[in-house]
Amino acid sequence: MTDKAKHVLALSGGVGGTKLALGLADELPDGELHILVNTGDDFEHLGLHISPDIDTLLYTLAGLANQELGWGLADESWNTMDSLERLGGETWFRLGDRDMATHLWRRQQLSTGASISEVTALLAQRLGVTAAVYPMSDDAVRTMVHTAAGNLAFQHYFVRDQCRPAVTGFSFEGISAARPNRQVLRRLQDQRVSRVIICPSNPFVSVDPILQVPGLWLALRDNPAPVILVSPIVAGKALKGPAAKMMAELGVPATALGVAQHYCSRYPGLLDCFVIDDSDAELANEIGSLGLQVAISSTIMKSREDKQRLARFTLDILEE
Ligand code: FO1
Repeated sequence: MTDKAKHVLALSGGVGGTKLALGLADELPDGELHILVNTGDDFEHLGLHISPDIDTLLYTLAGLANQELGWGLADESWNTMDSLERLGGETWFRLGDRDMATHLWRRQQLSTGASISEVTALLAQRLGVTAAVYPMSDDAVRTMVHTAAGNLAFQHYFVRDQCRPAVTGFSFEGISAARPNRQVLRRLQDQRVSRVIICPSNPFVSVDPILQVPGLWLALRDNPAPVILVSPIVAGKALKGPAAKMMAELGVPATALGVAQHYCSRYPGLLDCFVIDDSDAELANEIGSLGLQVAISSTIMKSREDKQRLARFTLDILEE
């Protein structure tokens, strides 16, 4: 690995991943953190282009995120939603009055022909975010959740139906034609990345969409930088979101071992190191037998310090 390799590439989606991304942003000097973010949750709604994982990440890095909800903006009001309700409009997907400005602004930017990446970079700049945030692709990819009652668009499954339907599988519409974010590929090719950290996001609906953009996971595997994944499952449950429920419905053990098996079977040779929580230490040998180095730490992130400590831990693993 060349000595100029200084950058850290993090992969993130959803609320869980964003916590570690914030810790990494706190621990790394400006310009060294590059975050590849899932866009499979995106959807067209009320004539707007909604990019939840991008906005959750940017709002969190900007210190503007709604801590209670885990998405949207702090100190929010809901007058637009209330008025829309009176008109009989769709209000199942809650868009706060302040958050609404982001969606109106993004819609206007996209209408000028700007790409998702260009709009995201401009929004990050306007919000004062210094980490580089890269959408996984500028091409449309839409996560579909397969259930016994048919396929659901992600937000219909996650928000409208509150993750109730039992899942049978997932697909990512548009992914075969999607091109990986060019800036990330270039950074990998010119060996500027010192390590890749896959944040504790939902494997199925936050990380798989990123890794399955054609060419991406192989570019990560073939790059000299070690790939470290932090388990999103601790002691048999997801700290936030439906990952454990999905695993149980798919017949996969809802354990850190089940997560490791998921990634090792789909992306052989990708992962170098797997970070598990202290409470899962007894799984270390079985996970190690998959060919992974195992690192054990407290991976539950409640406070800002927890996020910084776990970030520092993942940055220091495999130090030469
Ligand atoms: N999640 C919900 O559970 N209910 C909502 O009403 C909701 C609205 C919303 C608005 C903007 C936004 O950026 C995210 C929003 N989310 C909401 C979260 C969203 O469903 C994300 O896809 C999840 O965070 C999972 O990634």
